[in-house]
Amino acid sequence: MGIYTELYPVNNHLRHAELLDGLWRFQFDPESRGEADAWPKNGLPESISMPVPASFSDVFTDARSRDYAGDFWYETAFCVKEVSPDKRYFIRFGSVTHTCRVFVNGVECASHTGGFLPVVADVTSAVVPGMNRLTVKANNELSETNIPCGTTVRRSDGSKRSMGYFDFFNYSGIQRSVYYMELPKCAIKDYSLVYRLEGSDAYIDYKIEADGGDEVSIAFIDAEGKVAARGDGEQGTLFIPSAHLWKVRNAYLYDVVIELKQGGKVTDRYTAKAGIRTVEIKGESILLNGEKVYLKGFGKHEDADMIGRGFNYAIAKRDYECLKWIGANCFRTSHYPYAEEWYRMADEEGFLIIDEVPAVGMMRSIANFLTAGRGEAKGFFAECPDIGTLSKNHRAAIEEVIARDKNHPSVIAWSIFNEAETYTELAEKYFAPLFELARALDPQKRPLTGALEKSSSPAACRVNKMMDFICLNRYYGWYISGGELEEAERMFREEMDAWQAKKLNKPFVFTEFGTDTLDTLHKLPGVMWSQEYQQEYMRMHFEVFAGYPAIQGELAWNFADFQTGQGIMRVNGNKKGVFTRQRQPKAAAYTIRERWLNIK
Ligand code: GCB
Repeated sequence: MGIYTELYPVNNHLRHAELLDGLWRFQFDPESRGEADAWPKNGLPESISMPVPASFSDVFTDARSRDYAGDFWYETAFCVKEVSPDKRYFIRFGSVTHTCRVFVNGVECASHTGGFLPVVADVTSAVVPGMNRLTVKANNELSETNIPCGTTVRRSDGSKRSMGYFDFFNYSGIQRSVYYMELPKCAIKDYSLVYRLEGSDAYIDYKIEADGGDEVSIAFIDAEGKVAARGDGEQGTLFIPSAHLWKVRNAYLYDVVIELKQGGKVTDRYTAKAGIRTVEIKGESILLNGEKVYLKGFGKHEDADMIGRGFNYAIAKRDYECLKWIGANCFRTSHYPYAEEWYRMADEEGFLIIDEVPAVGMMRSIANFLTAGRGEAKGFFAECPDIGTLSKNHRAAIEEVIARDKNHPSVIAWSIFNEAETYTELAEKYFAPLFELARALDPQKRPLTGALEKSSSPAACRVNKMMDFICLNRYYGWYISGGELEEAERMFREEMDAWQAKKLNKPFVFTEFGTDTLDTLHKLPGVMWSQEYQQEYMRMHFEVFAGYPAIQGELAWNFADFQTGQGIMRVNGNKKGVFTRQRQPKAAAYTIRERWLNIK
């Protein structure tokens, strides 16, 4: 298992997990003087309050603060009742965007690159009994050597401006929950579960990694509280006859209890939920528990008014309710791994997730959506200033996302990139080891994919051979032949015919197709941006999908309107939502609902 991001926090008599969410102190540091001035030790000198979790941008009323790029600091305090030699102490951030260093009482305890995966600081050697100062130095500048890719430029007054090679606002800050955790010294570090089905019987190959201890056990408890299977030792196989399977929109979850003992005494106990299911690709089909599944849903964003990309249970709950209402069964975590709570909720609701790493923007274009939509992408890798560093960060994201999400039944595939250059030898060389890495790391060997933009054509793409199923982002009728749906359909079918002629014998999933649509605009006949046009566009796509048996899923772009950077192509954000940013349906939502509720 190797890399671990410290298991999702649980609370019990042996483990203590305390949420540190709330109002923290916050300060911008445009001159990067915080460290020289010993802010971690002395405190932030001119701080303001800032909610955690939330993006900092949209709480401000001035543009400079909203669009800030550079170093910024957060600070809070937490209480340690006693410092015991039998315990270890951690601070666990769901994420800090994009890079950070973590200090406790002025002592640096962790640093992390990558803004969408957990940051775990072992603070054992820095804590004292009583109150402790927790300081985070973060930075949200974009570059071509970290993902998501972009660039940081200076305005004429010297201030910095981040420009993403992607189509979402560069929301930053502590956007996910923060926990203070006390763990036993002798603790469970990680576990993995792999399922095999024989008829209705399930075999579960398990592995447990622990720090110390001499005995470890695992039990699967069913919904009635009965032990369905039990195993002793760090690895082994459990058997559950007539197992309850985790199914799409019908999720059965077992409780998993892992116990670690030393000298006969239980030192640690970790509890989680587990869903028994298999995922596999067979020919042109996606199989869940050996049965064909057709993916219906969206590419989403973590995005909402005021909190930006901050995690909020009410918003997530509303999103799941909307997904259920419209008849969806799947979403892609475009374009980065989401807060862990999303996956826990999907496990419970029976939703399928294509889990994407933040590898977006591997195309040098500020209006990448236009470039990608029209298939006009130019090379990225040849000019990337440091492919080694980029690939190191990309590898780390793959390692960390698999470490974090490997046990979620909802996660059915890993997406290694969104709309990257794929049609050059350099791209092929860049991606091959990353696909190999993901294949080697995932104990469940889930299918791998990546979302291909228009330049990744059937003739040019050199990366689709690494994928188990092929994800296409296409905008026929929007970026191509906008307003001309008949012409768009002809071109669309032409491309699909070319893919079909390749006889790849793999499923295709549409991971993006959509039109910007104003919830205020109606026009008959439909025009671009009107609600009628979004409906006509969707209907055209549904007809095309029906003509190609290899198409095994349709994830429309986007679930909801979302914030982007400013530009002449974006009216206060991307309006391709089938729901508004406030999660109310546009007219197309009803068109889609009628179809999806009727696809079993
Ligand atoms: C794309 C990108 C996505 C954009 C979308 C659009 O190709 O993958 O991030 O938001 O197009 O709406 O243009």
